[in-house]
Amino acid sequence: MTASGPEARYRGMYLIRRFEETLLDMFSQGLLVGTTHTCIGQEADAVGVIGHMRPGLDQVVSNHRCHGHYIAFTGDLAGLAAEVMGRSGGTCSGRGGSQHLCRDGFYTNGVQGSIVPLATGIALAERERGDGAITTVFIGDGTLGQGAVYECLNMASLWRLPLLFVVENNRYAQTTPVELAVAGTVPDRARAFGVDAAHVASTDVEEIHAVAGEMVEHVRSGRPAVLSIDTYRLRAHSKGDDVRDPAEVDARWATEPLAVAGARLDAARRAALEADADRELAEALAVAHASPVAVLDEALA
Ligand SMILES: Cc1ncc(C[n+]2csc(CCOP(=O)(O)OP(=O)(O)O)c2C)c(N)n1
Ligand SMILES: [Mg+2]
Repeated sequence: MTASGPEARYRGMYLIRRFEETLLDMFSQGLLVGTTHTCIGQEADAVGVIGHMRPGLDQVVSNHRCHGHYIAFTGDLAGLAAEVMGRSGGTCSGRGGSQHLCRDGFYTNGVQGSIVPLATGIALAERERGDGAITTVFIGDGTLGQGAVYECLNMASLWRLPLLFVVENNRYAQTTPVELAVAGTVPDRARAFGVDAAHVASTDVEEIHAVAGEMVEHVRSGRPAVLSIDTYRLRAHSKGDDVRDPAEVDARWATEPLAVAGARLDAARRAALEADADRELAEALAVAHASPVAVLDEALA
């Protein structure tokens, strides 16, 4: 996704939203292999932050809720669709599935917290290589309970690693509310290690993009940083597992990222952007559907 500006960011978020809504439909039809976690409601984080990354140079490390990050970084809808369908044309030949993506400087793993040491190692390697690349790692509020996060904040600070930690605080770790799991604040935790931090309490992609830009500049100057974003997932943790008060979820639709960003666009222009994204998605899905089912030998070849 190389285009920039509010229209491109709206289109990028819309594409992620439609992709994941389609995935949920496909899951119901038994077309997906394994499970899937959507970022519906959190698209502004992916688009706002990753808009500052330079594909081909910078590295992005993500978690179980990774589709938005992957699409924002690679634009590879067909590869992701084929991957979650277990098809040979998938990002990892259809053997990794939704949570295990690896392509062109983008890595994910579903083991909570495991990705943080991975990203720290990548950032160290990039610093040693001296090519100016930065690494961004996305974690959720629940992953703040993993001790490895703090070991990595310590190392990143001591070694001045070009590493941006992004915390997407969607208020829940599966069913556990953040109030029961996280004491204090994320920026205070970062600052305890001498790491600069910013906090965005907004689902507005423009606001997130602006603050992320400041933090990315900071990281490019050779210091790690933490960006904490308050967000909300509008669908279940995975698919059927939602124990939140339906009234709480309903209220959050009023401030979901597409509504916020879309309200600023001319209606005809917005419809044109959506139609263009729908066409791109339909073409990608056609490619994925036409791809043969993956076989183990092929993946290992
Ligand atoms: C080490 C480990 N423990 C437990 C799980 C099961 N699990 C998957 S996602 C999740 C909650 C993650 O919460 P959070 O970090 O807030 O991310 P979110 O799902 O809200 O995006 C849990 C407990 C896991 N994947 N890895
Ligand atoms: Mg969470």
